[in-house]
Amino acid sequence: AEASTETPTQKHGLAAGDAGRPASTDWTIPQGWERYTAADHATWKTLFERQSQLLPGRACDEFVAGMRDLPMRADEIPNFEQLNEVLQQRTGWQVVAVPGLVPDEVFFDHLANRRFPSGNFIRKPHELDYLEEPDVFHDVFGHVPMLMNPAIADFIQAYGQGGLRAQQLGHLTQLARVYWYTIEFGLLQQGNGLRLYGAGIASSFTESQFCLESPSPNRIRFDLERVMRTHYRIDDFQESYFVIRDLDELLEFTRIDFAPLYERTQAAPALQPGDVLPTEQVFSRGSGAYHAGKRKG
Ligand code: HBI
Ligand code: FE
Repeated sequence: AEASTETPTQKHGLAAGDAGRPASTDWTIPQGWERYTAADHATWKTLFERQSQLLPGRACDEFVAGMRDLPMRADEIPNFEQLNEVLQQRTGWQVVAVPGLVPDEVFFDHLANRRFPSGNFIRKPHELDYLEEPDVFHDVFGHVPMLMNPAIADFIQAYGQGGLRAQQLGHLTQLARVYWYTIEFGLLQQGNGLRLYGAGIASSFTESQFCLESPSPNRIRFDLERVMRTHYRIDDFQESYFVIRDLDELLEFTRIDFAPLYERTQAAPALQPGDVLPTEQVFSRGSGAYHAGKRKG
């Protein structure tokens, strides 16, 4: 979420120091795979099975290929060591366990070094569709298949490097929007249709359908500076999704200097989540019905 610095609470009873503080300065803890209960594995299975049914035809080919090549299955929460054997070989990334949200600079430092912080805990059965902190299902099912792709691998590393710089320049809000509308909620063009690649939608039962099939949201051609000006929703479905041409488009953003973009997008008017500009390419203009209904109560 935008500028999250809240202190994670201890979910899994592992290796924390006093008062829930992490035992290590990089906030990593052991995954503690052997401590998952049968109920934890059953929650994973429920989530994995219903999501696996939804993703063919909705997730992009790269997501499906990443999933296919990883040691991930319905029966049990994946073991990070086993994931890392494959992931490290493929793109040089590894998954490290953390207790939940970590401070921005800790998160960025991990990404800049090709380590993806994953919550080690799994949500409780009453939280299947919504939770406040990323758990092992969101982080591993949603993010890790895409980390098998070389373009995403480089883009997320560059986001980590850029995040540290954006923080120093006081422009993290604008950079975080890029991550949000790509890595978390991004769509891409595939064949003659749209597919999802964002982890926030790939790991969500309801939003993986909403983002592609609902007449409510806008689906708009991705434009970097446009997105850097656009507020996002952290507690509900997005009002707009942004569509890239293909994953290689993200590589262009690893090569450019963001400093002038920060200045320009700071000076330009901010955009609300549902705004559509007269000049932009729109794949579908949303009815807005979903969020309008909510506002009426
Ligand atoms: N920590 N574990 C974890 N996962 C995240 O996605 C995360 C985080 N800390 C900060 C953060 N995301 C964002 O606020 C940054 O991308 C700005
Ligand atoms: Fe995420």
